[in-house]
Amino acid sequence: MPTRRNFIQLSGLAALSNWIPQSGFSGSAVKPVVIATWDSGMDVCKEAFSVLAKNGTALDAVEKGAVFIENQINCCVGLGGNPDRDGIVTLDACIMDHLANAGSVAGLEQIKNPISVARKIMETTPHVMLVGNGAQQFALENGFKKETAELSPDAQKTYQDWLHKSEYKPIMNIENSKHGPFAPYYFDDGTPNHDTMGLVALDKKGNLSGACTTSGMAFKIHGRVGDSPIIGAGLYVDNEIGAVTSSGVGEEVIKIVGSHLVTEFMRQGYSPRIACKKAIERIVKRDAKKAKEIQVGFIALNKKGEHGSFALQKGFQYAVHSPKEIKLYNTDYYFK
Ligand code: SD4
Repeated sequence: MPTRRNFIQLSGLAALSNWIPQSGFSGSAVKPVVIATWDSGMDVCKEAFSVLAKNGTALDAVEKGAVFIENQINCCVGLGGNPDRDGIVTLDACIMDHLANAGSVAGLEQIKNPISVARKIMETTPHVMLVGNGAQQFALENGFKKETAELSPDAQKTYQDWLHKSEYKPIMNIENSKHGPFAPYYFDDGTPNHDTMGLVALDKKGNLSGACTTSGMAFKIHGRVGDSPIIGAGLYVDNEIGAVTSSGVGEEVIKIVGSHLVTEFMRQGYSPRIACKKAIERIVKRDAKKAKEIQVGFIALNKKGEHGSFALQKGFQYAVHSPKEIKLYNTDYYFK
């Protein structure tokens, strides 16, 4: 029979059950493991895991996963993605390794693999981020090929539909009830209205890396940059603690420096899921009215190979690939 004193201790422990001391972790982790945003993350994780399974580095794995999806011309990431409101596809991407090296591009046009350009910047220049024409010039100087500026057939159709109203209303990733309660997020014509692939991985050596790549918010103002290429916002890796990436309305993620914030919550001892939840709550606290109308989701992986996620709205998903599981998770969410 518990005494009052140890009952308080026990219930205190229950309340702290999401709290796990993380720093200095040296136990046996689930590894290798890779997690990625959205349902398309399943294929991306498979690609990335093929590197990890052969003792490859987390950095090579996340780049391979990102390149895979950038190369899908019918996908909403990379050159096949939706254009800005002027009909131009501009790509944002970033990558970060276990030594906290980082590379990033924003507003990059006509280059197929922005993630590899970001890696090249990280590995061969003293800089972190190149944008616009400068990023393109750097890519061309480094052997990347200039692709056509034509939109993919899917993007062309979605853009033409959008032009009818030309409504600049960047509400994204909200479930469209026309497609049923369990459908992910789609435009009225059935194409997905999410445009970002974020993935983070832990390799067999226990090193973490991450990548994030996007065509950005569909029909954005030309020149707009979201969270995805911003280190600390759309992606963050701290090899002592964990790695985090995000998807959704980038402006709200930038304002709370989301992925870094989630990492810091993990440093404080919170599980990946609760760390993501606390960052989502921060978005709500900042502007609850806005938060109600948009989607943001975080995914996080800690040094032990534990993963978790939390979103503002229903419908966010993330994929996991490890020796223990190959699974698509429906993310828990704030506005129920
Ligand atoms: C952005 N976060 O550009 C990206 C968009 C996104 O699914 O995640 N789309 O703000």
